[in-house]
Amino acid sequence: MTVITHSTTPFAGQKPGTSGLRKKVKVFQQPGYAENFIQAVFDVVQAAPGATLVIGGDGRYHNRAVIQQAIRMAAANGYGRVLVGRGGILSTPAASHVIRKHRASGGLILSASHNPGGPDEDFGIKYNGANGGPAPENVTEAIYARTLEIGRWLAVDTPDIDLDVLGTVEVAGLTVEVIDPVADWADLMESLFDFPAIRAAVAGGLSMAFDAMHAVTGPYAHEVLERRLGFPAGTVRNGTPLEDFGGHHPDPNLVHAKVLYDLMMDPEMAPAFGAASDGDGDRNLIIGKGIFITPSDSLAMLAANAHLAPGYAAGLKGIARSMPTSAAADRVAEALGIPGFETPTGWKFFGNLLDAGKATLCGEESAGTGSDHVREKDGLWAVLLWLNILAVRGISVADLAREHWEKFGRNYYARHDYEAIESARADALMAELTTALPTLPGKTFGPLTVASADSFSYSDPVDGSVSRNQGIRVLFEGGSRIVFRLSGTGTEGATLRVYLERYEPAGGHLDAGTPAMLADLVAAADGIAGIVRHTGRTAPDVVT
Ligand code: VG1
Ligand code: CO
Repeated sequence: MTVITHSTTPFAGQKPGTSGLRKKVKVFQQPGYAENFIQAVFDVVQAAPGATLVIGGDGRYHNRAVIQQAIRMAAANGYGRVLVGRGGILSTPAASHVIRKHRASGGLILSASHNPGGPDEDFGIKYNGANGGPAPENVTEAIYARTLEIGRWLAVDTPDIDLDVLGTVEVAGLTVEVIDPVADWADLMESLFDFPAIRAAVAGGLSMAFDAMHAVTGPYAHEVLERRLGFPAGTVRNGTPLEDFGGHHPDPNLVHAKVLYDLMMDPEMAPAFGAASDGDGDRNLIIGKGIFITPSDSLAMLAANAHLAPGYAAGLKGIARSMPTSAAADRVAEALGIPGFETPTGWKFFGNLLDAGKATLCGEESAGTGSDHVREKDGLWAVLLWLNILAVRGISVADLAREHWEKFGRNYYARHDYEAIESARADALMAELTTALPTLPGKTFGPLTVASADSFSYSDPVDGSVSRNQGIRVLFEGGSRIVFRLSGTGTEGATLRVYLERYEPAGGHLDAGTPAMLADLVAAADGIAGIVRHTGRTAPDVVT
């Protein structure tokens, strides 16, 4: 085997604390760019000689080119075995499972998640460790530092392999197995959920629409929903992964999955259940006939009913939610007598809780829900847990939601995103807000009085590590809340996220419209942070 040492100049790679390296495809196409990052990963993680590496992505433009190069680099860096999904496909949760099941030392997941794809759009790479989860902060910081000093990358000089044929090939002494990207994950789902009950409900008329958004979940949804559960062909829409996702944002929210939303709001045409997932398959959108379920509510409702699925029949050890996610899940944890955890945004913070057996279900307001079955959020897993619950209980989504709110109260919730703001303006807004924090308690904004305000800091209950500046929390008397934070996943300028939450106790207004219920909070958000003044924007770009 001849290893070729390519010399390279350092570049600022992944910002520490973000989920992988996300940039425009054009940036990734610069000579040595992806290679720099991959080599920095290999240099930092120092896998044992002969170790197994998992490689796969969401099928977006540039996926195959980077996979071929990553295989040549894995061979040169001493890996013994690579498992790669056929066609270069592996959803993020499936990659997490393959890493765990096949005892790999880690994996490279190629995706920019819900960001658009194509020659002029986004690409991304992230590294997951042996537990199947996103690399923790100390590792991503070390990788970042390495990208700033790296001077060479290693590869063998071998031709591309055929990614479309299952089987094993040798690449300069490295064993490369092209695996079925769906089978392992689909078997795992069948072990967790009551497939016979769902099949019976489908035979009895339970209908659904699943929008794969031309992204990675198409093959997974076809296999599980249509082949294994018996939903009719056509249940999965946009089920063929495309390099540009058909020109759309594969982001399962009410803006980008509007076609599905409109279908679900049509009293004549709507099936009983609607769902969608994102580019890399880790997010989920849940819509019942005539009713959208916020991701925060979905986490709470799933937690309250999870024992109905065989994989969770023994009960939950704990429920974890990211800080901006609504407190709905906390009320369920309290009722179940189990711990509730509040972590910073990003799935990596759930990893320690899951590994330590402290939490079973986790969720984020950004449409991520998952459990200890893998170490990533899992879009179709959430869809299947919903189906399991609906099938066993024989209840509609609307009735289940109603029942939940009547018991626990309702957390009205919305997130307002201001996208592609000039970074300097966004930083100025956050800096001014941070300085003003001590002056806020006692101030009033319309009918709202600030009870407390702080910058969220998390100390990990497992390893004691502390993560500071994870978002600004402003709590009002009566339990309403506004959270301000800057996105860590954008590729253009800065995105300001404003999270609005109002709690209405059981017996209160459970059927009101969300915009009306949150209007005072929207006004208060501008009063507190000066959004219009700093950004020049009078309305958010996306409301979810
Ligand atoms: C966003 C979401 C966050 C999620 C992250 C990765 O981050 O808000 O909840 O964990 O995306 O999701 P940010 O920093 O832009 O707010 V995914 O599906 O892009 O891996
Ligand atoms: Co995603």
